[in-house]
Amino acid sequence: MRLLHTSDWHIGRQFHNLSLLEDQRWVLQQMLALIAEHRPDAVLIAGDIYDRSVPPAAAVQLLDQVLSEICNQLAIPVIVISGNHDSGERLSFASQSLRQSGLHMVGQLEEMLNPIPLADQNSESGVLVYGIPYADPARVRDSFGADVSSHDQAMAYLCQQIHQHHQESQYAQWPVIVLSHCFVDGCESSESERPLSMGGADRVSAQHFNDFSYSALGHLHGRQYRGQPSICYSGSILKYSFSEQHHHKSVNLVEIDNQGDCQIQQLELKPRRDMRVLEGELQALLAAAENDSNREDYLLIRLTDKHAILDAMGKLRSAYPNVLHLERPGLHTEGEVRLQGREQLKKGELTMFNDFFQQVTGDEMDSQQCLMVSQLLESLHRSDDAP
Ligand SMILES: [Mn+2]
Repeated sequence: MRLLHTSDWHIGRQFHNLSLLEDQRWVLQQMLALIAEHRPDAVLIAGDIYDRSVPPAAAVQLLDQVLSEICNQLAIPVIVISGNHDSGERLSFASQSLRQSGLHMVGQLEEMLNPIPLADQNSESGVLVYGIPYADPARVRDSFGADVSSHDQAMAYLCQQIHQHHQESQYAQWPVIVLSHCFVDGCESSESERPLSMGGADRVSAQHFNDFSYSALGHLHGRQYRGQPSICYSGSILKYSFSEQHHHKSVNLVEIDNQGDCQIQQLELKPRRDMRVLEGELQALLAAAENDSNREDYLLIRLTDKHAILDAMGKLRSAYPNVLHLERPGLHTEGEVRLQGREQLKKGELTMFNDFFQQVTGDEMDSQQCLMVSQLLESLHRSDDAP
């Protein structure tokens, strides 16, 4: 049995006011090619399909294209759970009818105990797949009347329900696979995940998943596993924050034998544009752009120059068209020095203005001009002091 595990597509996400839809289309096309090449028995998507509970029309359209390609053209079943960014109710629209065509949308907790059997060719063996849609403890209490108050207790309860259901089913001999969207304790987060609850109360123990043959996890955007390699996050399909600049994005290809033992292989995804952080002085960065074949990457630039620069963003964008964010740590240190005293402050402002003047005119201010500006600053500071 061969499964392809992915999660956290976040279709329709904006990043620094820029739509990532074309980047998502690009990487999902690659995934379709990988699915066609490796022909898994099913594709598992562990939540955060969309970025918002009410996704934009173009996002719905892209997901529709991708799913119909997998289910209809490639005739491979797809099992999806909702994540904390999705609306489970909306995702499970028409899910009963869609099951016929191999699309299993598990958005409601009540559907968790309606597992999907994936049989081998002879139908005598296979795996049983349970989707656990994202649910907070209150939801688990409401749906099952369970006495749980934390995410960890809720997950313990749900996993125990699954074990019991499996043992009583006609598939009791088959290995069990689960999909879950949760924060497994001890795993590494990144800046693009929205916390499930405040103050670390969202963590669940990896132990709950110990007895499943494979746990296809979603929510954390870096690929990783905890406890054992089969308790595994595939990671998001793209970098969704600069904190992920060193991540490698991939999908998991999982081979499971009849005993439930897994072999996991990571299949790399290559982005249309990478997300990187560049640090240095303006002139050096502009010069480096000439030999940079990936100048169109999405960039955060940290300028280390200590003086004021006129339209730094405009200058950088002429070399790197997709600079999304600019930081000026060089100016920041100067700012701290300036805080030491009024006189220092005035001097700092004068220096800043001098830099600005130089940028615009190409000349230093003469003594007359310097005097005028200092007098102006002086009077501005006096009026600040006025009650
Ligand atoms: Mn996510």
